[in-house]
Amino acid sequence: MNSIHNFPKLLLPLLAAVILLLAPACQRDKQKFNTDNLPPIKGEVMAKLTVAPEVPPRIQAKTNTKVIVHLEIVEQVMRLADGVEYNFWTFGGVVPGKFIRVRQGDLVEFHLHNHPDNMFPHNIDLHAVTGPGGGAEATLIAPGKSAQFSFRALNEGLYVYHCATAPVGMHIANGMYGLILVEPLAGMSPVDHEFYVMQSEFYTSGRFGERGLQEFDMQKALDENPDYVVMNGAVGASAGENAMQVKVGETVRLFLGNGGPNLVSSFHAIGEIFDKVYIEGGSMYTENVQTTLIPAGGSAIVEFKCEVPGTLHLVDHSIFRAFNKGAIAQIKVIGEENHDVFSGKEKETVYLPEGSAIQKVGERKDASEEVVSERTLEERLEKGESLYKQNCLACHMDQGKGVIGVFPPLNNSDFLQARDDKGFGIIVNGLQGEIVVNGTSYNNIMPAMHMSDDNIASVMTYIFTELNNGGGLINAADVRQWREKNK
Ligand code: HEC
Ligand SMILES: [Cu+2]
Repeated sequence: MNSIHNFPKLLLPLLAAVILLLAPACQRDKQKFNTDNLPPIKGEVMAKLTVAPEVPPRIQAKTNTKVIVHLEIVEQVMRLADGVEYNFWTFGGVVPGKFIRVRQGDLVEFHLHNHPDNMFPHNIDLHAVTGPGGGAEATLIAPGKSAQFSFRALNEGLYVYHCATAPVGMHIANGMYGLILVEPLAGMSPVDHEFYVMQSEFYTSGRFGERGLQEFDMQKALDENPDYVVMNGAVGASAGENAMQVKVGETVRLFLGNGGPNLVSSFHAIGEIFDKVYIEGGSMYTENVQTTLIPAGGSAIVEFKCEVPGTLHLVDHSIFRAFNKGAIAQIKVIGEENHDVFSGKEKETVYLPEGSAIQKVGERKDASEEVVSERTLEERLEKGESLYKQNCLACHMDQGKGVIGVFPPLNNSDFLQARDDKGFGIIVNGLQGEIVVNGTSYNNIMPAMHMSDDNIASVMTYIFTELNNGGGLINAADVRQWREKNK
C-alpha cells in the first residue's frame, strides 16, 4: 500500500499549506501599494543616468523620494559598424537610451526634451508607468519643446521604455529605447558588478557591413528581416576593447533588455551558467539556466559568479544573429586559472580510426580529374561559382563582400591581387595572422581547404573574373605547378 494513503486525512491540507508557504521562496518579498494610502515622499534627488554598459549606483535613501529625470532626445549620425553609419534617434544621445534607476514607491518627475536640431516629434512610453500610454500622450513634443509629467513607481521590476510616436516601429527601429529599473523597496542583494546590455535590430538599405551612411529600410522592417542584430546599439559596442571587465570570483548582475522592434532574444552567455534569472524582469526567479527568452519590449535580470578566467560571449542564441549580424557582447574575466573547474585543452592528438581508408583526409579524388585535361572559361566559372558557395561563402559572404573586421572581402581584394601565387597558397595552407585588405586590418584564421587542383582552378577563376580581381582563366596545371614548386 502506498504510504500516502496511510496519512491521516487531516494532515494532508496541512501539508499543502506548508508547501504553499514554502513556494514563494523563489520570490522576493513583494510589497503591493494601497494606492489610497501611498507612502510619504521625502526630499528630492536628481537621477543619475548612465550609458550602457554602466548602471547607476544602488539607491541609498531610506525613504521614498521624488526622483527628477531629465532625458534629451537627439537625432544624430553615429557608428553602426566599422565603416557603417546610421542616423540614430536617441534618448540621451546614445543607443540604447540612458539607464534610469528609481525605487518602488518613488515619485518620478519626468522631463523629456526634444532637441531643437531634431527633425521629428517624439515622446516616451515607459513600461514602468501605470497610466495612459505609459506617458506617451503626456510627452508628445515637437523639436525645440520640453514636456513634463509625474508618475508613482508602483511595481518593482526592470522595464523597457521607448518612443511611441507614429510610425512607432520606425522610431523604435531607429534606436529609441532603453531601460528603467524600479528597485524593490528592500533593495537588491549586493553584487560586485552590475551591467546594462540591450539587444535590438537595425534595418538598413545596404546589407550587413555595406559601407557608408545607411538609411532605414521599411520593407525589411515589415518583413522582420534585419541586417543587424546588435548588443548595446552597434556591432562590437560592448566587445573587444569595449568589453566589460570583471575578476575571477566576482559576482555579476546583468540588466538585460530587448528593444526589438521585432525579434525575440534567446539570451545566452557562452561559457557561463546563470545562477539566477529574474524571468522577464519581474519578481520571480529561477535557477541554473542556460538560455533565457527576452521578449521584444521586455527584459530579464540574470546573476552569476565568474569562477574561471576567460572571455564570456553574450549572444542571442539564434546564432546567425550573433556571428553574422553583430549580436555579441563580451565580459572579460581576469584572474587565476582554476583547473578543478575547467582544465583547458589537455592534449591534442591525431585521430586515425583503425582499419578504415580514412587516411586520405579531405576531398576524395574525383575519378574524372585524372583524365580531364582542362576546362573552358565558361565551365570554370560555372563550377567555380558553385564551389564558392559550398566552400567559401559561409565566411567570405555573398559576392565576396566579407564581414568587416572578421572575414576579409574577396571582391576586388588588393591583398589577393598583390600575391603572385593567385591565392593557391591560402587555400592549400590556410592563413592566419594580421593582414590588411582594402585598408581594413584582419587578424583571424582561415583553415586549410583540402581541394583538388581542378577545383582550386575553378574557384579562383570565378573569384578573379566574377569578383572583380582582374579576371583570367586559371588552369589545374597552374595549381599543380605551384604545388610542385612549394613542396
Ligand atoms: C571558416 C571561414 C573561411 C572559409 C570557409 C574561407 N575563408 Fe578565406 N579567409 C578567412 C579568414 C578569417 C581570412 C583572413 C585570415 C587572416 O586574418 O590572416 C581569410 C582570407 C582569405 C584570403 C586573403 C584575404 C583576401 O581577402 O583576399 C583569400 C584570398 C581567401 N581567404 C580565399 C578563400 C577561398 C577561395 C575560400 C573558399 C575556397 C575561403 N577563403 C574560405 C576565412 C575563411
Ligand atoms: Cu520618436
